[in-house]
Amino acid sequence: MARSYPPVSIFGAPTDVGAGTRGASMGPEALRVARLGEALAARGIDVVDTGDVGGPRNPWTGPADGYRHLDEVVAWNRAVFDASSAILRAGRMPVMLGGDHCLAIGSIAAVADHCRRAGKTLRVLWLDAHTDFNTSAITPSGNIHGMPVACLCGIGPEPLVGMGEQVPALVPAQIRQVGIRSVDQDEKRLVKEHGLDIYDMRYIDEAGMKQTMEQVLLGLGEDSHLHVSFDVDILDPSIAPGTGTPIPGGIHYREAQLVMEMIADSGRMGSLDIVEVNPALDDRNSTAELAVDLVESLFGKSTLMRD
Ligand code: HAR
Ligand code: MN
Ligand code: MN
Ligand code: MN
Repeated sequence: MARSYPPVSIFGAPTDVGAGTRGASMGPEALRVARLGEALAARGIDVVDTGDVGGPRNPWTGPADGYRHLDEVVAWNRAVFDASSAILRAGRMPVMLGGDHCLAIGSIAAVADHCRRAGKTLRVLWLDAHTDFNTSAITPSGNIHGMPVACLCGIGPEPLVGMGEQVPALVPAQIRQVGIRSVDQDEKRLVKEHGLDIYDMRYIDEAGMKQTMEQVLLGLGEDSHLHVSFDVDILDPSIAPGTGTPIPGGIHYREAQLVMEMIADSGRMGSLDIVEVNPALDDRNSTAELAVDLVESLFGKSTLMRD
């Protein structure tokens, strides 16, 4: 039986204020040019594109007290939080087009509040080369896209930690990270201290993607809301060059398809971020096109009818 999906509202957050390389601000348009909305509509999904949220320009200044552009990051995340909250209240599924990954603070804080209101159990799948668990004290860069998971877990500056009503928005036990292969020296200690559930590339090499995803999706039930935060740098740079912090040794096309297909089969996805697409670094929009192809699988596209 084909799965039916709730209605979807896409919105863009065109900024790179949290990143160390400019260009992710063009991500939303690149995904639209790659026909994301049309691809979902062609699957029979009720989809609307509500346009972009706004925020301050990127001042491109150095770190202050361990953060680059903190005020701007807060402003953009408030806009994302408000847009995501409105979409969830309307009974629709928010699909946030970044933008860099700092924006997941706003999107996931909104989802956490929604889940509390709705009596749902939230689980977050963090698909990424990076754990994004830095703090101002240990960050090598000051770039806040390296900090969203820590902020969501209550470790970070007050305006980012306290984005929603539920503070912290998450506890580490709710998070599964997949594809990890770049963790800074002090960040390694912190993720261990906080017990993050990390499926790094070595785990994936040894166990295979099928067993990895079975673990990641274990225990989801009727009342589960799955938030998927898809940082395209989880993909190997040879197939996804259009991203600001490419790390060799990432997952390849078939593994990525299996990740998405198994999430689709769980039937629990309730919200999605697509972040870190950087058209300035891309090869003729191929990374945005690949992201759209994978998102089609996330929404149930498969070669054969499977049941
Ligand atoms: N860990 C590095 C830092 O904190 C790089 C973080 C890069 N993050 C992203 N999102 N691209 O995952 O500066
Ligand atoms: Mn990330
Ligand atoms: Mn990343
Ligand atoms: Mn396709």
